[in-house]
Amino acid sequence: MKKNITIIFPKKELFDPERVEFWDLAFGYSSRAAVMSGSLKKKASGTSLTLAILGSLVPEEFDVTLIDEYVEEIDFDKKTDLLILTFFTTEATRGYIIADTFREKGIPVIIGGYHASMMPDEALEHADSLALGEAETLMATILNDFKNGSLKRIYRMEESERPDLADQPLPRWDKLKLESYHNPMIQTMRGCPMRCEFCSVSLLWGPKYRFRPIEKVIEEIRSIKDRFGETTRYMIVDDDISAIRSRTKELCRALAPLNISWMSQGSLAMANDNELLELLAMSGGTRMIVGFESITEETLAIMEKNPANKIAEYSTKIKKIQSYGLAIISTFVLGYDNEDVSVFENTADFVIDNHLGLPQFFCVTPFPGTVLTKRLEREGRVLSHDWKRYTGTTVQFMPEKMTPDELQDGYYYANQKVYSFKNIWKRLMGMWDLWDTFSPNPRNVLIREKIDTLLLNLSFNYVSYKFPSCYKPDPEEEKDYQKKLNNILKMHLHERSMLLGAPRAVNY
Ligand code: B12
Ligand code: SF4
Repeated sequence: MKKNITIIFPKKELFDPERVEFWDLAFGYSSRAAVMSGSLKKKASGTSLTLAILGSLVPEEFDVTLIDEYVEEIDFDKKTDLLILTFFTTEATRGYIIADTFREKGIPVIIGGYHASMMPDEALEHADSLALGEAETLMATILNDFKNGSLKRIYRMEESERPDLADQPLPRWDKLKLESYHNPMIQTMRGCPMRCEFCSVSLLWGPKYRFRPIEKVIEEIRSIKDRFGETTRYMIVDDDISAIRSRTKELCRALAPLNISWMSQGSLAMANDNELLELLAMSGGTRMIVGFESITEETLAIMEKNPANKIAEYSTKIKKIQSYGLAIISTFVLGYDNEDVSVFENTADFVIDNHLGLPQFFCVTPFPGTVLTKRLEREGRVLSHDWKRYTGTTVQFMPEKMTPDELQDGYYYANQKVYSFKNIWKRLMGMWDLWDTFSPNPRNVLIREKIDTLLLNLSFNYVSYKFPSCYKPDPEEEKDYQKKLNNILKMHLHERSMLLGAPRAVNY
């Protein structure tokens, strides 16, 4: 009989059952928005790419079971011969509980992934074996040793052993409960040559860009397209989709005929290339996560942020990108060393004045292994290793020019200010005005995107105002703007029903 290998991605534990987080609501879909968007049966925002990739590396001689605890419960009594656990830092607390439970039953446990790679000593206390590096390089050896009963304590990938992504098998999407997710996740490249102080990406993926062949990416999307409906938005998890523009253009040309919607992450450099922006929009690109991080040069310098971030150019570049019908998911890190409490109001006002469609704030967080964390540790400023609190929404270090409570309240303030109904109105009207005037996309695509950005903003309002009250908008004004937003939503939903089925205007 075949041996069974179970691979689990644990669900982050709640540190306060009363607290609502953006991520716990599957990327902010409050029940209200979920009803409207028909997404109630979805349990998580993104399919676990990690699980699907790890599953694809298990040879046929084994049975493989993939469990994403975000969408299904673990049956601790089900028989398995080997447990593989993978998690990011936020899920580590839960990951260790699962590991200990399986080991008590005598089942060998292997741990890999971001967190274990950064905290190997800690992870080894809960594992029989530890995998440090990319699975494409390590899995074959590990499973061979398992088969021969000779698992080693540590499997480490050397820098020279980084896998060639052309050899990657298709992820095992068939082994996941795809109907439980909003967005399928796809990866087309790995690596980042930048060294932003707070970021973990290049530590794991290395400093060089490595690309998957475009035809493989397209093959993968085709293999899951039928399983997701029309409303699906693919999340391309690449850390900078605009890194090598000629390759991105080629990717967009290949994506266009698939008639899908997608989002990804990129730098402001994309605003320097009109052809790229047009191709992003016309191939179904709808949202771009852009790391602004800060609105002061001094902070960007401390962070060693990507040189594409030039504050003097922020406003024109935002306008340019959003005018192509893209909504920017703008991320800002709050509480850096030279920042005092004025950062919260200044950053929120910048977001509102520049009509950023989907802003996100994070408290500076000392994720293990980063240059930032090493510096804060040297200075004795890391306050806790309670991993379940490492969500970017709570304060885990001692800021320099404010107290931890001031940073926590400032985080709430910034969210509540930008997601008040009045400021949602101001931001969205500004962004949509650009879409209506300049976007190359047809009306039906714009209406769909307007509905989606509005629903998401309403969800973020819901989550933000569950936090302790730190910004107090005028209640009467809020009622008026809430009504105006609801009317706009109804109007767009009506228009969408009239336009439903209209095709995309252009295929590249
Ligand atoms: C998609 C994504 C998300 C999705 C997660 C969806 C999901 N369930 O997978 C969403 C949007 C929900 C999300 C949210 C957050 N994220 Co995020 N996210 C990413 C992103 C862009 C891609 C992750 C991914 O799928 N990678 C591809 C998979 C295949 O990689 P992998 O898991 O590392 O697995 C590989 C190796 O690690 C190894 N491996 C893994 N396990 C094992 C096991 C064995 C046995 C072996 C041999 C090998 C092995 O092999 C795999 C293939 O090569 C990464 C950045 C990046 N480029 O990776 C950030 C990243 C993971 N996120 C990060 C963070 C901080 C967050 C947030 C806290 C928000 C924030 N920015 O502050 C929240 C927290 C969510 C929560 N649970 O509360 C950090 C994590 C740092 C850390 N130490 O944990 C990252 C690295 C980004 C960064 N800039 O630093 N995120
Ligand atoms: S924040 Fe972005 S640009 Fe900076 S190191 Fe991380 S992935 Fe690279």
